[in-house]
Amino acid sequence: MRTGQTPGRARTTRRTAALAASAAAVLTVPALAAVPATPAAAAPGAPNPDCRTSNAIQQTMRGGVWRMCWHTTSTAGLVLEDISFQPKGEAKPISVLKSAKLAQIHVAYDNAAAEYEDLTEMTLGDYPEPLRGKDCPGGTLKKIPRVDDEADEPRHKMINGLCVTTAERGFAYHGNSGDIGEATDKKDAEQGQDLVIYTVNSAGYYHYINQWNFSDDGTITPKAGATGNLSPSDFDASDGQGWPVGKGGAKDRAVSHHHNIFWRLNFGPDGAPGRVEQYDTKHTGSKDGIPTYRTSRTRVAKEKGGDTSPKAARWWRVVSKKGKNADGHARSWELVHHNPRKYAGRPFTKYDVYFTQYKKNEQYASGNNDFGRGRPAHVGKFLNGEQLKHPIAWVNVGFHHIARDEDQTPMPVHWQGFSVAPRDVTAMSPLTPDRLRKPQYNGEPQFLGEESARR
Ligand SMILES: [Cu+2]
Repeated sequence: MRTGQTPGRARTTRRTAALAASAAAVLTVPALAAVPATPAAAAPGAPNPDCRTSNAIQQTMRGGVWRMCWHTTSTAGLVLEDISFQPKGEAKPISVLKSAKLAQIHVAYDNAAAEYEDLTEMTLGDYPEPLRGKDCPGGTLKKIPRVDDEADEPRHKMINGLCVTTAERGFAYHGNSGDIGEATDKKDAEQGQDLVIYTVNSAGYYHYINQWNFSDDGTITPKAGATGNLSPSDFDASDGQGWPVGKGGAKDRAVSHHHNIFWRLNFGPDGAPGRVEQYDTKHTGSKDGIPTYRTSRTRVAKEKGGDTSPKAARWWRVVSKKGKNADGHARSWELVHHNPRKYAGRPFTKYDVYFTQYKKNEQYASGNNDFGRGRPAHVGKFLNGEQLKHPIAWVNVGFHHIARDEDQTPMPVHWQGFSVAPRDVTAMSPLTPDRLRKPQYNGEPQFLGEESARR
């Protein structure tokens, strides 16, 4: 996000660069970036990502092994592909996502003075910030391309811009096995861990942390952290209110604005397109004075947008057409998402989640038509009733930023994101201790008594 021009970074330059690279931008910038081109798509069901060593990430955790390939583009920046998780005890990796990336950062000022599309217009992906060792604690820094605007001709130079590390995430669980009938009850408590992958990309005064957490229980959490500095030229309260962030209250009022962030997820559960299901939980009445609720399932067979809130307690999952867990349940991946500050100002922000039929030329939630004639402009236009043979999920999370004194300076990070959680990928949690991986603890607990429990 920026208002006016940032010194040394003319908007026109960035725009031109974006369009020049447009043919390649959708997928990769191999010639300039000196990073390997995206390999051909792996055969359906192929367990291991077919990427070169330098572009592969593999991390063994207590609950399993995460594998994926990565590259960067001028627009979305970091793109993750062929993401698989091999839960502990599984013989082979389980494919989750064919690709995953940011799909837009749309920033609109309340006074209508500025509206930005940071991916497609500002080529956010061209401007990763160099990271130092301490910016990537305990991890490994990888080289990615950055456009050098100071050069006579815009060109890429390689910087340490991608961090791959691990981090504690607090309790994975805490329980007592006596509750499920273990003869000698035992406290089970463990701390969880994440594989954490991120870049920091600048869009003028703002820096965005583009981060992906892969947890040891199989959960994926994409999130974007906005930091940097408030726009120096937007302290005029021209939205009619603003927020006083200087001394007193008469002036220095920062104009409020929205950050609407989209992600694009190309699911490939067990290596093939999945099917989409929607779940709604509704208050149905009461029994003995206590409210009753009922959850229903709807198959989403055609392109559809939907909302998580406030009326419906609604969520979606992408179900594998091929794979089942050891309990015979179809594997699936659930969107854990809500959009509490939804922006109503543009058609592409209408829904919290969109499921659209895969099309190669539908890559950005807005500004999609910047990359070729005839391309639909935004995700709202992608919705035209087609059968969902290969669903793409678009996740929209809004944030209305009303500045505060503490936003100066630099501004503390504000996060927006969601999760993709495993649902029935394995018969029990991949973090379940080995001694509890027994039939009597799977399903309704069987209280067998001490003798039989020892068998
Ligand atoms: Cu902001």
